[in-house]
Formats: sequence, structure tokens, C-alpha cells
Amino acid sequence: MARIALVTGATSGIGRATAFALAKAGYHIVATGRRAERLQDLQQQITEVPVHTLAFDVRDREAVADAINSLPDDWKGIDVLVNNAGNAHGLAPVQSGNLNDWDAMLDINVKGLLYVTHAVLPLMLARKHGHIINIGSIAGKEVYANGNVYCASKFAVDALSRGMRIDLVQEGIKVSEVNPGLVETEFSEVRFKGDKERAAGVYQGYEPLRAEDIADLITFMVTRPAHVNIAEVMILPTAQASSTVLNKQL
Ligand code: NDP
Ligand code: 8X3
Repeated sequence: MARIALVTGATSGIGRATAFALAKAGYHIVATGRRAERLQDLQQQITEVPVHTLAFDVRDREAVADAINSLPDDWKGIDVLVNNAGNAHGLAPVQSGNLNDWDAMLDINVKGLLYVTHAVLPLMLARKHGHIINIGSIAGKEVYANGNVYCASKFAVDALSRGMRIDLVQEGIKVSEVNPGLVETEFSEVRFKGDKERAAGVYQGYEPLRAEDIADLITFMVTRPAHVNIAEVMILPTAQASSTVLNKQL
């Protein structure tokens, strides 16, 4: 029977690279994100396995449930869920924080992850089988200047990953967390609201991780034998030892 992986945030960066890598490893891919045209591009570009696309906003709990319920029966046997959709919005001290940015980060990175998990879990529980990979961050382990709410959202992902692993251990479902450092994607463009120059500056002066580095790791994690769960991995650029790169502030 085909193995199936559902990747949220497959329209860009880590999620997109993960969809390609898991397809190469033989998984049939359910690719999700808001940008439907990018999902269609991905569907055309992945040639080795079938790709099913679902366009929805993870903040909309009904849209999430409807999308997962709309999966045809032969796509419902999800073996791997990669909870990747997320972003930082803004980088500012708490005293000048933007409430819309705070809502976006908590609604997408935390509640969106929960809504998707809630919708997919019954499919895994029915088969007593599945592997959930949550994309956390080094920002979920260490707080950095002006990172306040983004860091809080990723600390929440860390706590949820641990809690989910405990709750699901008797159900035959693995839960793992991947905590990257700086990966060059559209992440900083989103954080800085389209300011490409400022975004590019985040990745200058050292070699950042590439989305494919995280995708390789995820592929390794989900292809371990049934009795092995790599519970948590932090993956950093060689130039990064803590939440600041080369000890400079973001
Ligand atoms: P990108 O901006 O390149 O990709 C973000 C993805 O999330 C897009 O596919 C986007 O799809 C999706 N997404 C964002 N908001 C929503 C939403 N409301 N509903 C559905 N999908 C959404 O960033 P990355 O690939 O870097 O980020 C992926 C994950 O990795 C995030 O959780 C991020 O926090 C984490 N991370 C990133 C690091 C980095 O340095 N880049 C380091 C550590 C962790 P669309 O816009 O089409 O909806
Ligand atoms: C993304 C990495 O350091 O920009 O989570 O917050 S960082």
C-alpha cells in the first residue's frame, strides 16, 4: 500500500523541499498551503508519485476540517503529517509590538498546528499508526531580542510536541520535533513584510541552512524502523551556535 505524507506549508521553503524529498522517497504527497497556484505548480513538478493538493488557511478551523474530510478514501491513510506551516511576523520589542502580528503568529504557528493535528489524528488513530513531525525552532528553545511572541509560539510548539508524544505513545503514533536554526527561505521576507533587502541581510556573512537540509533530516526521521522514534533534533548552520549567528543580533 502507498505511504502517504501530508505536508502543511508546501508552497514555499522547508515545506516545499520536504514535499519533494518525501516524494523522492516514495511517499504520495498531500500538499497544503493557501496559495493554490503554487500548489498546482508543485503538483506538476513532482512527477514520481501522485500529489493531492488542499488549499486552506490553517487559522480557519472549519476550512481545515473540511479540507481533511474532503480527502478521497484512498488518500486518507496518512502515514506522516509534517506540521510545518508557520512564519514570524515582525521583529520588535514587546512595548512596540503589533497586535495583528501577535495574532498571526499565535493563530498560525500554534492554533493552526493544533487544528490540522485535530483533523488528521482520527485517521491515524483508526489505523494505530502514524508519525507527526512538528517544525519548531531554536527560537522555541532560546529567546532572542525582539523575538518575544515568535519565540513564545515556538516554545508552545515544543511543549505541544512533548505533550502529544506522551498522549499518543499508547496509540502507536510517533511524535517528533525538528528545531532548525537559520534557513534561507521566504521566512524573513514574510517577517519583514516584503522588505527583500532587509530579509537578504539576515543570511549575509555566513552560510545559512537550505530548506533541503531540513527536508533531508525529515526524510531520515520518517524512514527509521517502526521501533525507532527520533524524538527531537536541533539542526543549525555551522556558523550558528545559539539563537544569534556569529553572535550578532538578527
Ligand atoms: P516560508 O515563508 O518559506 O514558508 C512558510 C509556509 O507556511 C508557506 O508554505 C506558507 O504557505 C505556509 N503558511 C503560512 N501561513 C499560513 C496559513 N495561515 N495557512 C496555511 N499555510 C500557511 O518559511 P519557512 O519554510 O522557513 O518556514 C516553515 C516553518 O519552519 C515555519 O513553521 C517556521 O517557523 C519554521 N522555521 C523556519 C526557520 C527559518 O530560518 N526559515 C527556522 C526555524 C523554524 P502559504 O503562504 O501559501 O499559505
Ligand atoms: C526561525 C529561526 O532564529 O529567525 O525560527 O527565529 S529565527
